[in-house]
Amino acid sequence: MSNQEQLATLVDAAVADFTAATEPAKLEDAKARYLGKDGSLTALLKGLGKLPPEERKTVGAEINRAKESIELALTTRRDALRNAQLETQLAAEALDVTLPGRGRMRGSLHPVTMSLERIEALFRSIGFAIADGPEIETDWHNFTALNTPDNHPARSMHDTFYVTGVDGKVQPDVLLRTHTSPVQIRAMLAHTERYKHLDTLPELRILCPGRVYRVDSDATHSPMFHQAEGLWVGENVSFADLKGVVTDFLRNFFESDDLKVRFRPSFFPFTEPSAEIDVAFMSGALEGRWLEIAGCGMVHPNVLRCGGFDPQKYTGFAFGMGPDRLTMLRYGVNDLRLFFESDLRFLKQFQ
Ligand code: 2U9
Repeated sequence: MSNQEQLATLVDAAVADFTAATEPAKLEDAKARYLGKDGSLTALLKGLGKLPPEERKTVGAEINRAKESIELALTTRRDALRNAQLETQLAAEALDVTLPGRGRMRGSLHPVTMSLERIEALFRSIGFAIADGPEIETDWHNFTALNTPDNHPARSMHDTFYVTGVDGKVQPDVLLRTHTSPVQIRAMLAHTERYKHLDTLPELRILCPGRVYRVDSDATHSPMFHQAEGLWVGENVSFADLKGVVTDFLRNFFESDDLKVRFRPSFFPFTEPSAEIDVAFMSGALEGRWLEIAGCGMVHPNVLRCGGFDPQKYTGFAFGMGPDRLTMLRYGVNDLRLFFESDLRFLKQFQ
């Protein structure tokens, strides 16, 4: 067999080997058999030195042509394998760009927060400012300034959470506020101090929403609950103003123009006279039933004085309601504890 025939056979064998290689690693093995250090073509190139000088040039050129053919076959096969691999991968990872996105999980406001925001917006719309204050209070701001006698049961350890000092001893003067009323006391003191240079103080209209704490826990009581208390102090503020403001608020809050509202005489240490506020819905599951919903009254002269107002010159009304209970009524929730258990199955219903 001539040199040329021998080379042609070698090229054919290499092409056949490359074609037979169905994966990149096998192709590289096949390459080594021809072009590697100990490959058959490499052996031919190495053998050139033993040829007589006059043959070296032609034989060398023939071997180089064969080498080029093998290299071309190799790169062609490499590309083919790479393309095939890419196609398999693309088919496996098929992506339908027309599918709708999964979307992000969206949070939502807690139902009680929605009520608080509603209450705040309604009172802001009639000129009340929103006020807040500390949840850890002094006995004076929480009880004394609100005309609560020293021996009042609310001051007992059974009803009020007292704060324990670093020495482990209960601090009888520091407690978790049992209502938001100390915020009103602080606001009155700040107001009367700020305008003390004036003959007549501007009116004070505030709403104080927030968390309050009492030693109490069952289906209708939680040790932490919410209150929203309002206060309006001025020169001629009357019980008639109180009835108008509260009735209007409740009808707006429940979106019910025919909501019935009644004021029933009651007692609170911080108001005189005092009243309990009941509402009756004219439709729905609770139709016609009177439900206790809030308390109110004219601010007691002792309380006005503690806030820096002269009770001979100024009068004021105050009211207090429980946003948790208002939320239960608005959405028909029957267990208060559901609001504070963080169960998403419950909370998602308000999204
Ligand atoms: C000041 C003076 C008077 C606020 C008032 C009530 C009556 C009342 C309850 C309703 C349900 C508490 O949330 S509840 O449990 N509140 O009945 N609150 S008068 O009187 C004040 C407040 C502050 C300076």
